[in-house]
Amino acid sequence: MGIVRLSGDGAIMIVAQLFRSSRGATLENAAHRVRHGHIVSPAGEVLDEVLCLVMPGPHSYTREDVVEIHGHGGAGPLNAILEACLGAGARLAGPGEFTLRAFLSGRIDLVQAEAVIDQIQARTRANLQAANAAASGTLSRELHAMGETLRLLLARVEAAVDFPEDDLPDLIDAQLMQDAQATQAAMTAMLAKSDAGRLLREGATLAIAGRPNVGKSSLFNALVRDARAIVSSQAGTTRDRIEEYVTLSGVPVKLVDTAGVRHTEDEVEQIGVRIARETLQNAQLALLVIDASESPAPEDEALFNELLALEVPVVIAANKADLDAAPEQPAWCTQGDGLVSVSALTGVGLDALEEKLGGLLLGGVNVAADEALINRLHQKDSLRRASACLDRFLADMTVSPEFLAVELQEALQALGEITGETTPDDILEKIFGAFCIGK
Ligand SMILES: Nc1nc2c(ncn2[C@@H]2O[C@H](COP(=O)(O)OP(=O)(O)OP(=O)(O)O)[C@@H](O)[C@H]2O)c(=O)[nH]1
Ligand SMILES: [Mg+2]
Repeated sequence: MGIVRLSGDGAIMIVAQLFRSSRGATLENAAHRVRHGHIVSPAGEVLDEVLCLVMPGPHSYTREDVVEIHGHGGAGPLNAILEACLGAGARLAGPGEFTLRAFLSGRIDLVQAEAVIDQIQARTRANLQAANAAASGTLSRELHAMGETLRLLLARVEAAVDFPEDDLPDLIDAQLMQDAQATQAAMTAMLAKSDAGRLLREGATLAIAGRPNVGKSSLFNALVRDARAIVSSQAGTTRDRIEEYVTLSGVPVKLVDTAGVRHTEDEVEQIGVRIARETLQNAQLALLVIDASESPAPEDEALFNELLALEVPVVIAANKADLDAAPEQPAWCTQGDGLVSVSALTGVGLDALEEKLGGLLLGGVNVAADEALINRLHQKDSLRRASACLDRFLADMTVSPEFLAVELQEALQALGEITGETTPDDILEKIFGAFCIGK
């Protein structure tokens, strides 16, 4: 099935020209009903058998008149319907234009519009739950409440400007003061989770590294639950970079298996080792695999130090836990971001490893499954500015009220950039430009 959707003043009239109802009914009086019929070209050619859905404004996605033509789908019939609509006076929508119109008509705010992008692009169930929550307005309501408190404070400050004989602290009652502090705490909490929010949305790259034959590919296969990479007892099996997507604590993660790092004369293996190093440089997290059944090898420590120098967080997987363990763990192992004993062969320790990796990716922040978080840099930047202004305001209310008013105005301006009330046009353009056509 495919849908051609029209929005705007002429939408119903345009489709009415092309629609021939199977029961002789018209579209004009079909509000929120489904009409069956055909789309017919002006020359009388039947283009497709369709269902038409009429949603007069303001009870529609854009608050304008919206008509949807549900056709059989496929490029041929859909293009024919589209061309007929264009011929009858419609024009093609720009990327995100439907959502832009919903935003401009005030049906949704900018946070919700951006959540629509997230809904479309969600890669994990956790992504979708968070996007659904944000799209339903959870986050918007929180930001709105913050703005309300700032506005009330501003009104008092402005009163203090007009009546300089009253001290500002006396003008702010206990309840409002409490709300101001709660807002400050809420902003701090929201900021603390913003990096986790961004990571959940954007995903991360996790590179598996280690000496040859320690079981990197075996572990990779175990984590992706598929025999994706070749495993063999021969050292130097993997040469290419092998990628698969997994979900760790809700984060979409690109897992990359790499060639075992060692000095080698083999030309192809050398290329593999170089690719492995490049992969590690660009990863957000490294999983260093060592063979726990062997005595510590100096190459393990050398690679560990390489990773530390790259400033990538490193989790160590002490693999082959099913075999007799070496008498001692190398001392440097404790300097990483955790060591988990696993067996790629039996699956022992895999859950703990996944939990460790997921927790580390989210920076130790606990995120509820359906928690709507700010998850974009521009949101974080604006919220940080708003929060800094409020901090300064609360830190010293004895300074001149004119000065305090400026802090609150700036905080409101910054909050408004997140919700869309004061967002500059170029940013809006960028945001809606990220949509696909037709959304
Ligand atoms: N007993 C045991 N053997 C394992 C385990 N994991 C891997 N192996 C064996 O170790 C050997 C090497 O495994 P690979 O997964 O190919 O190791 P690798 O690190 O990818 O090796 P290269 O690609 O050559 O760098 C194979 O014979 C595996 O069957 C494990 O947990 N326990
Ligand atoms: Mg391998």
